[in-house]
Amino acid sequence: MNVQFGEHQLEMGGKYLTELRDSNDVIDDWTALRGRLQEDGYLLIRNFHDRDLVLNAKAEFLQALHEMGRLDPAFPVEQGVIGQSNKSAMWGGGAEELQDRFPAFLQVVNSDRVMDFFTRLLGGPVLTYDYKWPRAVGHGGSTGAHYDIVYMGRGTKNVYTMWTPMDDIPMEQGTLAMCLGSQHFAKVKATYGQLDVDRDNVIDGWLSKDPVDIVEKFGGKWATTNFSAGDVIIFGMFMLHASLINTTNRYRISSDTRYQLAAEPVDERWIGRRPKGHYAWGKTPGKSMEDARRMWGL
Ligand SMILES: O=C(O)CCC(=O)C(=O)O
Repeated sequence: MNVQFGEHQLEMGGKYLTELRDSNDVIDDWTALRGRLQEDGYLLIRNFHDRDLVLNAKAEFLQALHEMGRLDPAFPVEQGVIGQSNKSAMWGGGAEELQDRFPAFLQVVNSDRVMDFFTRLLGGPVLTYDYKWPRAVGHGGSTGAHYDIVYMGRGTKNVYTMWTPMDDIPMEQGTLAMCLGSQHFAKVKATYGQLDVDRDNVIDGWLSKDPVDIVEKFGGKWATTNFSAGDVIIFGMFMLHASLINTTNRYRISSDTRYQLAAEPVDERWIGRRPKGHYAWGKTPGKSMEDARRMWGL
């Protein structure tokens, strides 16, 4: 089977792409889970959230897309068929903005299940960034390869992203992919991994839009899978990830949310009732990643 990733049709099981492995076999063994996170750089957990809650959250986003005029009116709202404008949507914001519009979504990503899981995984009380990143990705849309640290590196580096698909999302609808081994790319971590997009204003903050370029230059191998509503993937700040192209006519709805130990320093851009978010990035003409990579010798 081939999938569209960047400009490439990549073969599942070929040189560049393999399947993610899930960690459900060790779900109750915290030592083993920590080991997996360390070893694999991610935890894929099937049926982590209550599926019905996730589907309630999906319905909220579909309703929002409908009200924005983004859905094809020839189909029922529930099908999430992309309308003529084919615009992606990003509802990034803090609790104050999200609570009124997307209460079911917050119920999923702030649930006791999630907070207890991170408390046990990280070994102490945790907090979640108030700012959340739910999105609907249109036809042809995707995200380039990046470390999350470049967007949220002002507190502890031990922050974890949880990516939650809001539906059953097959690969052709644009699933998230991890670059296996990228948590050990020493030179990339020492250069690109020190970037702060608000300080350095590099366009997109993506190391590359080309997954093959990453493997050829730095090594590793990409991994993804078909996701079901309820599944999550959790990973650290120095794990390169990207999403496949959504080649379907339906919106890919998903969110990324963040968790860390409450006792560790927190990046103040993402906390509070109205988090300030990226206050400088993109406000003036940015530098290109190509120039930055040349400067870093990447
Ligand atoms: O959903 C996507 O396309 C990108 C998500 C992402 O970059 C993240 O979860 O950190």
